[in-house]
Amino acid sequence: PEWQYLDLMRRIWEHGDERVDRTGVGTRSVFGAQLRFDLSGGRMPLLTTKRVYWKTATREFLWFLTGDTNIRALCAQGVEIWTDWPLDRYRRETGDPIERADFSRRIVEDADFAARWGDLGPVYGRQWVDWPVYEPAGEGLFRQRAGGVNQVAQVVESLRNNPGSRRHIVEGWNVAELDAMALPPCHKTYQFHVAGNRLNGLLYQRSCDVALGLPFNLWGAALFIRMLAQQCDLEPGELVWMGGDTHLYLNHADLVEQQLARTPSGAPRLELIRRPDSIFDYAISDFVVHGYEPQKALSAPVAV
Ligand code: THF
Repeated sequence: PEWQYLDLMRRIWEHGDERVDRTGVGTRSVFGAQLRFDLSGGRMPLLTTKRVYWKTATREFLWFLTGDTNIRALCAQGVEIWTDWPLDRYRRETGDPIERADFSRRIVEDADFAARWGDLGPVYGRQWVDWPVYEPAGEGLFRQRAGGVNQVAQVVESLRNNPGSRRHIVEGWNVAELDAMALPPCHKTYQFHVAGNRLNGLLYQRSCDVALGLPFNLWGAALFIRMLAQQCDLEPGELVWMGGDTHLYLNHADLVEQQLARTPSGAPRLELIRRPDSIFDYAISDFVVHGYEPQKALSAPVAV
């Protein structure tokens, strides 16, 4: 299965359309791609051709489920994958050339600073568990209802009570709020599908950083299936991943060349060692990976 990822990487690197992207870094890009992973028996799309920090990706995913959109809770756990966007804004707006580590420390230590500079706007977590709803308030006015739509809770209910539904969807693309987000959602749509006792999931991603983001996004989507399956007494089925603008950044050349020279090894498995009462009650200690002996990490800069 990992060959699909490497083949996609090679195809983009060799045949992708080269363009200057939003970040100014430059990419090679293909439009429209699909990968499929069998999750039965605990198998996960966890790359072995480089070390993927699956605990970091899991912490990020659990943070989404809390509805939080401030990086403070991530920084407090040593997860820095979202730090560059608030850091960039802080430097631009204040002119202070603060180091990333100092910025992150300040976010953790100073609640007021975090409230002012650490929020990403209404990104994934907000839309997933608290999609805003507006109610008529008379005289043609509307007010925001206290408590929005919890899409994740609704999907748990619909998988349990109406498994054959074609509407098991979690959507991040809230058109009216895109401008307020630090970054519009990349992994924007999740759909789930029950076949017999198996739970399949599909992730549609509008934009995909294949070298840095995709390993995390595949892990997150597979984790979502695993947690939903456990909560709904289903077996994990298949993950289907679909990408829109699927690209490699030009400054990831070293990573790409090193990774394409490697051969996948092993089939890591994920065990959920506890069954929490709800999908919102998982902790990082509930996840144990077996048989993961990756080749060494390959680092590359993230385009902001
Ligand atoms: N923007 C870009 N350009 N790429 C992305 O992958 C991306 N994301 C999120 C939002 N915008 C993006 C942020 N997610 C890493 C991983 C995921 C990210 C951002 C960065 C990263 O740097 N990973 C390194 C280091 C991991 C670590 O040190 O813990 C890695 O080697 O995996 C995709 O959703």
